[in-house]
Amino acid sequence: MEDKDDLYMEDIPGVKEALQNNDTAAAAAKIEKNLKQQNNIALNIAITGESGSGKSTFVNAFRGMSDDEDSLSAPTGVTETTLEVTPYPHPNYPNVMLWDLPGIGTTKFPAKKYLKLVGFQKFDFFIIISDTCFRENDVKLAQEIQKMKKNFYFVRSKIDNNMRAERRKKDFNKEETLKVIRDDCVQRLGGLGFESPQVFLVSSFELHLYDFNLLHETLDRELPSKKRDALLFVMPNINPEIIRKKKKTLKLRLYWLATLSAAGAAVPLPGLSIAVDAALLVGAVTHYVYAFGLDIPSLQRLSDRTGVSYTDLHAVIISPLAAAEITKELLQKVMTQVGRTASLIAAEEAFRFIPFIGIPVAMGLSFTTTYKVLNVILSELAEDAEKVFEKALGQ
Ligand SMILES: Nc1nc2c(ncn2[C@@H]2O[C@H](COP(=O)(O)OP(=O)(O)OP(=O)(O)O)[C@@H](O)[C@H]2O)c(=O)[nH]1
Ligand SMILES: [Mg+2]
Repeated sequence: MEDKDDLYMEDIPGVKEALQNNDTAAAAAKIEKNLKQQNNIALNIAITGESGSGKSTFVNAFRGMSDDEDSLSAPTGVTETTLEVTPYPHPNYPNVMLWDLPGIGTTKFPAKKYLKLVGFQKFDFFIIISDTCFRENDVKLAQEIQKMKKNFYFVRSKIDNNMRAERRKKDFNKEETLKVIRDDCVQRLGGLGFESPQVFLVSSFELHLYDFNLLHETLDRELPSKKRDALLFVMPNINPEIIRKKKKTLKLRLYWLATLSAAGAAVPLPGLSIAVDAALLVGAVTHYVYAFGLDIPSLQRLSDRTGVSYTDLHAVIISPLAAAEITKELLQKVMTQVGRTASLIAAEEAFRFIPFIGIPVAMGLSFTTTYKVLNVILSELAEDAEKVFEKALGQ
């Protein structure tokens, strides 16, 4: 079930008024500006912790990359490989940057100086990684970050190692084992001056297990609303829920996109009684494909990380827009095909949106058609993403 009331959440100020005054150009300009801004929101995530704690591996995992063979991945290893502050942009959304920072213990700087040197102001939050339930240095750093009024999150890494070791025991209980590790970390941090901290247990080799999802939910709650979507779109598809959240967020933008294409009326699309700005739609659909990780490089990386062959992943895909280069021509072909059948699909939501935003009657038809077509494309891609997830990680 879709949550229909969410439709009214994100109003773009001034659009309604402009439409009521029949000023479609002003309405279009406002929507376009808003959509552009949404796509360009910077998110800077600092990853820090002792040498060897798993920072670079976490950075790679977060970006869906494997640790080897990829010149774009952060170097990992058993020796101290990270000595400077290195930004790693997300491959599909370079406005989201993960910064691999040296562990404070590997530098000779006190926490305060360390934060100045790494340029703490630019970071939206810090992730402090430890494979040993945290030491004094981690705590000193956390306290200093707190003073700077920045958020930080404790991640206890390499949980798969612990699980593997414990699994050999006769009375192994997964939840119990996790609780012991968590309690141990909380107690240790408590002893070092942090009362009831939240600690996330993570394996960078198996992000879909343990607490990585909980970390995302927490960040989602605590980030300013503007930055939430930026984080959501780079989140690896670790469960079907993430895919559904991405779909829901993209769908909210779809209303504005349909309004924009109806107001802009640029390139007529053969076979469809609408005029749409092709570049705008190519941008939007590329965004869908990227967010769901259905572009060829993302699928290849998923294959590398999971060991499931590219061919097997590709075999479950239905949408002609997945694993393809999104061009004007391809989109036009798909839209025309979808457009013929989409007219049969009830678009109750679209009809509810029209009076809400006050779209003039003349624009209404163009709006509903664009809406319906993009909605079908979005739904198909979301379904493909779920199937690819199932194939890659489903048990
Ligand atoms: N089992 C397991 N091993 C991990 C995990 N994360 C990292 N490692 C291993 O731990 C070692 C160190 O990982 P790195 O990511 O290089 O650690 P780092 O914190 O970047 O280290 P420096 O750059 O030296 O500070 C590597 O051999 C990784 O493969 C994990 O989640 N599980
Ligand atoms: Mg490193």
